[in-house]
Amino acid sequence: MGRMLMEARLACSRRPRHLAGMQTFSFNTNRAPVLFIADLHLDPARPDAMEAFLAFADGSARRAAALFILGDLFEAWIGDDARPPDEPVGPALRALAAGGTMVFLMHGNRDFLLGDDFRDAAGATRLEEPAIIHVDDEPVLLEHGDALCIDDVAYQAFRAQVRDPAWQAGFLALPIAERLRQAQAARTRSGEEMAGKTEAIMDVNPGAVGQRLRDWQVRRLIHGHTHRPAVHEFELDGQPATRIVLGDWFEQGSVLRVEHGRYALETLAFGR
Ligand code: LP5
Ligand code: MN
Repeated sequence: MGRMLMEARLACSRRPRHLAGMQTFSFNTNRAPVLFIADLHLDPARPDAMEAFLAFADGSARRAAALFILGDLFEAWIGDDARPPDEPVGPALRALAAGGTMVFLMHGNRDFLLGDDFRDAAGATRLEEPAIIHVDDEPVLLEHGDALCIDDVAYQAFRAQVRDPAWQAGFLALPIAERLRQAQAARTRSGEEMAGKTEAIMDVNPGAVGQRLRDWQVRRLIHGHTHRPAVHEFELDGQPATRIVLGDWFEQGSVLRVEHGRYALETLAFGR
């Protein structure tokens, strides 16, 4: 833990100008693996996913230097004050962090209202989007993935509204029952609209991906959101580039493990 923080500071002091003011963390995967997950959509209505996550957090994740949660840990989050007192995810992450695995939390389109209270309870570090980390000395860009779906114009308008701090303050000031009602209405409406959207519209836009990599001067991107787990190798401006898409936790778990410099997308069977 102390070693990693020191490495993070070293990385800061050598930080290129385009990363000025940005938090960076560095990992050497020959020492310990680094794990990435997203789109767990945890919800009491899906106990198999919850069970698999709790087993993972208390099992293989404990050997990792860090666990990066790249959004949509929860199916829907309407404010830290609406968290049920018996919510098990925060304590599970806290136990993992206490054992020496750094836990990083990024917002997704379902849980962008996760706040400091939950993060502190989980012993987690906030990860702004997009984030750059260094894995085996390579800069790697992390984001949830929804911002890259620029062809989904209706979604991007919704996103702009709900990511506005003034809108969020107004929403969080509503009674919990009203927030629940609105979140449910948004999910229903979203489901109806998605039924009329093509697969292509709901995927990332390749031009947006290329531009993102150029803007941040990286050649590797890890994201979730589209629920289409894959490793895409392509060429960008004459150089090899990689986009790794994390899978959801609907039928099974999905974990990207980086160990000894190798990236492996693994599945995690439910009910074991
Ligand atoms: O996550 P996923 O894959 O299911 O869907 C997304 C897009 N949908 C969303 C909407 C969320 O599911 C809503 C739930 C948020 C929970 C927390 C909320 C607290 C605030 C609630 C605010 C009102 O993100 C979907 C994309 C798809 O991914 C693929 O990228 O297409 O986007 C949409 O479908 C958006 C619609 O096109 C337009 C917006 C509909 C919502 C309108 C709000 C109605 C509110 C009524 C309040 C009285
Ligand atoms: Mn998502």
